[in-house]
Amino acid sequence: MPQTHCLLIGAPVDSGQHRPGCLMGPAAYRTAGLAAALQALGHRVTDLGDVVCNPVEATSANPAVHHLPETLGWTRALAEVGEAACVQGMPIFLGGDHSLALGSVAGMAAAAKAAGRPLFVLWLDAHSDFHTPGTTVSGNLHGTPVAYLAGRDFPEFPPFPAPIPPENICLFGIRSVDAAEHAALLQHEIAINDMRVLDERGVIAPLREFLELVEAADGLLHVSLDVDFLDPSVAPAVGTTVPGGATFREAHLVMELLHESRRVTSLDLVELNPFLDERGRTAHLMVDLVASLMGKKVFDRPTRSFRGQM
Ligand code: NNH
Ligand code: MN
Ligand code: MN
Ligand code: MN
Repeated sequence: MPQTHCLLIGAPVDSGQHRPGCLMGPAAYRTAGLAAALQALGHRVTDLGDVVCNPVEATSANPAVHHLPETLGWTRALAEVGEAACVQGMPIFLGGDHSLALGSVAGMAAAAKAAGRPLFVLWLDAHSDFHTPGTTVSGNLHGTPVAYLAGRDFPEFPPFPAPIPPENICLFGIRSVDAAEHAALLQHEIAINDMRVLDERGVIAPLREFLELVEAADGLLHVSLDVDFLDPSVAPAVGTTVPGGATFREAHLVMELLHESRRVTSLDLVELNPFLDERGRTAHLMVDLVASLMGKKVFDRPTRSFRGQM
């Protein structure tokens, strides 16, 4: 199995929502043994430590938006660190709330543009995160990164380096969409695999459809994994639980299929709030999911796919 150089990037971001605790995420992933789990699979791991945020003075026309200077600071810092890390291997962003993806995906988009490759994004989340700073009602900027990477209107932010075409974006597992997001999503050709679709079709067919697009375009693939993609019964350590999420095995199966695709080039782990965890079980599950994504199998058969020879 080819070895990957995994670059762990601590992103203790807490400014994208109101409930304190996500800033402890990077420490929880380290405590839960993320580096050792990757090394046990034969991968090389470099921990780049935690990124530091220098706030950028700014205000939003929408008075609900809060902590904009911090979020702008994180966006800039994570884009820079992420873009540089791409050259060395696979960046894994240890969040931090989901506003960190404003920066992580911007960095990946800049790197993809420089490499002349198309970037695809798989968004594993209960939420569509398709607000702009102008439409958010909560003012929580963790609800905005998909709109930013799709090139929607973000006057407060640096222009997104290379907006991602809607057909290169796949939302997966969603079950909570605000009215303004719903209206905007109808204007974009983004694949929306909400829980209704996954109930009917399972996770395999819709995910393979998207992975085939990535393969056909020889694309890079960024995966953004929000803890609330999972059902709260297996992953309680998140501020925005929504019932009816992915089961333990559905989540692992998604990761196993992603591994088989050999397409994933960068990863966000977001919204873990260790303060809300039960004896580290959510942190451990997230580490186990990363292990599945990086090649850990239930049983190591000589062929890589249950579909047949690859
Ligand atoms: N849509 C809501 C908002 O913008 C909730 C977003 N919360 C998330 N997103 N956890 O993943 O406030
Ligand atoms: Mn606050
Ligand atoms: Mn999210
Ligand atoms: Mn979410």
